[in-house]
Amino acid sequence: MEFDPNAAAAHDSGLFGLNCTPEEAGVHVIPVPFEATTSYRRGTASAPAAILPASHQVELYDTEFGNPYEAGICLLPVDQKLSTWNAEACYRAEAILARHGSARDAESDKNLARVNELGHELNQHVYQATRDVLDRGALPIILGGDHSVPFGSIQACAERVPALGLLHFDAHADMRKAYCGFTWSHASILYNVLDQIDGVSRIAQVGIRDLCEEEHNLIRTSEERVHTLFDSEWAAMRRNGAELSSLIRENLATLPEHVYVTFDIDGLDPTLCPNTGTPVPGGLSWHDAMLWLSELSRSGKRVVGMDLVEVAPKQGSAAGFTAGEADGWDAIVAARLLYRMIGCALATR
Ligand SMILES: [Mn+2]
Repeated sequence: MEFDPNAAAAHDSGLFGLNCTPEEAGVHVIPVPFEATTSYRRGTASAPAAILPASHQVELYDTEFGNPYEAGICLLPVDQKLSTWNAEACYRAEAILARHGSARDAESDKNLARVNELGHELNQHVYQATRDVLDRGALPIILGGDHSVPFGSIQACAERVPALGLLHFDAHADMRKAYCGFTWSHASILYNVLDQIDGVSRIAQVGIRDLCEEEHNLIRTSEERVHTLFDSEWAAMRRNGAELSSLIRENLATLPEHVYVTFDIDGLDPTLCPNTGTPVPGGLSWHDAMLWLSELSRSGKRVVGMDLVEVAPKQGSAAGFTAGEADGWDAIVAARLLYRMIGCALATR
């Protein structure tokens, strides 16, 4: 079908130009614009606001997955308390990050305790929001924000199935314990999942190319709970002309039947996400990522939840952003990736 973005803009302002209520939608996208612990450069809190207009340019017919929009896709409104929490947590976290390496005092201890408390509140909020979507029988998708935000969603999904597998796309292992003292750091999400969510039985990591020795040791000693396909291994396989589809199938086979996909956009080649907070050279090409989603859709697994995090529109371009601007590249890629992820998940359900 021909999709007329002008007509859509005139009549619908919803995600992908759809006019779909939560009651009608089989897919609920939950925006979580929170980025308190982002350590290098900020911007991910603007992602939902930038991805919405960019999504109006996405062709609704998908050559791989057909017409995912027919299931009904809605973007839930941003809960206003998240903006309040984010503003306070960012302010207090910056005071700590600015003193990185210097001795702590009572003031920074107080700030740290409050940032950790707000992170806990956020987890509870995301947990409950995900439960509400699962109770409707719909697919929950968290749209960050930084990579700290989906913890509560993974927890809620893990409670609903006998064993949950995590398919984790990222440049980073995200297994640092309390990075800079922040319990709920964006660099610690996988550490926290391993430590606190027993229902997550296996994790398959893809795109990983930046990690510290402590994280590497954690992977090695995880007794197969974590299976990491390093980006260097992927690149070598591709160079050697290996059958990439079977490599993907081998990796997916390590996961149980029920799968949650956590997708940090920086797992992709940084030319696809130039403004993300902590870009790293290398990474998956667009077609690599599409091949992973395609194989996942045919793997016999069931996708129970997803997130897309660390998308950052170019600084200063979020307000008044319109899709099609040269500045909008990060959001355009994210909107298309989001639609493909939705198509993939629906194909497994
Ligand atoms: Mn990352």
